[in-house]
Amino acid sequence: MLPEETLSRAGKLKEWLKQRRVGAFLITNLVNIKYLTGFSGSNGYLLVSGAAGEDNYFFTDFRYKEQSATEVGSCDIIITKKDPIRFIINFIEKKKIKKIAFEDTINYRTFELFKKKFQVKALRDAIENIRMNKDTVELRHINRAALRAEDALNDIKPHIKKGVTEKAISSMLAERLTAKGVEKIPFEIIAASGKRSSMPHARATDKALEKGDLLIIDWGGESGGYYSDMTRTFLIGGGNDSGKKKEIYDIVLKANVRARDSIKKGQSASDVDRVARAVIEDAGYGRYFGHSTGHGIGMEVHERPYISAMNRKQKISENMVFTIEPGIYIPDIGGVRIEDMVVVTSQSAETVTNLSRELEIL
Ligand SMILES: [Mn+2]
Repeated sequence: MLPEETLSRAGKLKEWLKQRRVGAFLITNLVNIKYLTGFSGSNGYLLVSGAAGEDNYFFTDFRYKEQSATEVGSCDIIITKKDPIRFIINFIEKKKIKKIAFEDTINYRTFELFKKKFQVKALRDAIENIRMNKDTVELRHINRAALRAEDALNDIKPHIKKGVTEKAISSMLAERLTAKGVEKIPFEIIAASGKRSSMPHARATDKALEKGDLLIIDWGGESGGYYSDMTRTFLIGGGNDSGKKKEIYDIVLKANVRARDSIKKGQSASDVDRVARAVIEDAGYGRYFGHSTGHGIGMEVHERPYISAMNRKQKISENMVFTIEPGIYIPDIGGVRIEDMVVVTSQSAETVTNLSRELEIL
């Protein structure tokens, strides 16, 4: 990660804290710490001051002394001794800080220790909200993560046919993702076929693909710590009675296309959900679409903004990246999901994922 980006991110946070009159903010979530400092280790704490001219402090232990010196560009690095929490409490007391803010996801033990010494305040989603709008470096990684995922699927597609098991598909795909440069496979690859495809998050099993099966593959790539997430549904050829399956495929595809086409900055996240849901409801399948339309993605596979009916207050803004993934899941028949990623632009949204969405019969 470039120090330039992390510097401007920490600057945004400082401004946010200043506006809310928060003097000191202790960040414990490691994803947020990585976002703000570049630190990729497993133990770190970041103290950001909302006061002008006051430094930010990064705390870690001896194991990360060298690593933090190369990765962390934007603050003073302090190596803690023994119990890091007690060490940090001492440090803050010496700075004469009386009030301290936390992320509301802080662990209870840490919270208790701080509560004994300071006035405490919990902040919700302070950094998660800044993370929603991606910068150029992040967008570059996200695009590359998506490309790697698409290349990997293209590599294995010739092998997807009757008789191959779901597990074989997921392990071939994992192997290809690694070959494309993916260092961390973002989530367990879903390969669900036949009746099993009606479970939106089915795990891959030893079930072999059969004639006429719908096959849902949901997988993601990675680049520079940023993830992609997409889903395609295929039909295994040779079955009779595929009319219903093709019908629901077309409806889901229409919901996917309409929702992506409808995106405009300034609207609510719930408006995007409504467009996808309306297509499925109007076709009479509303009760078979039981999850929300999408989710933000970046350093985490699921992050803000959530594209759901409940999220009316969340406005869509430029450089947000999220998925559009309508689906229809009918018990005993199977399911269809078509998931793409979009990045919001000044006018509309560009689709990040580009694999064909036409129904392919394999
Ligand atoms: Mn997803």
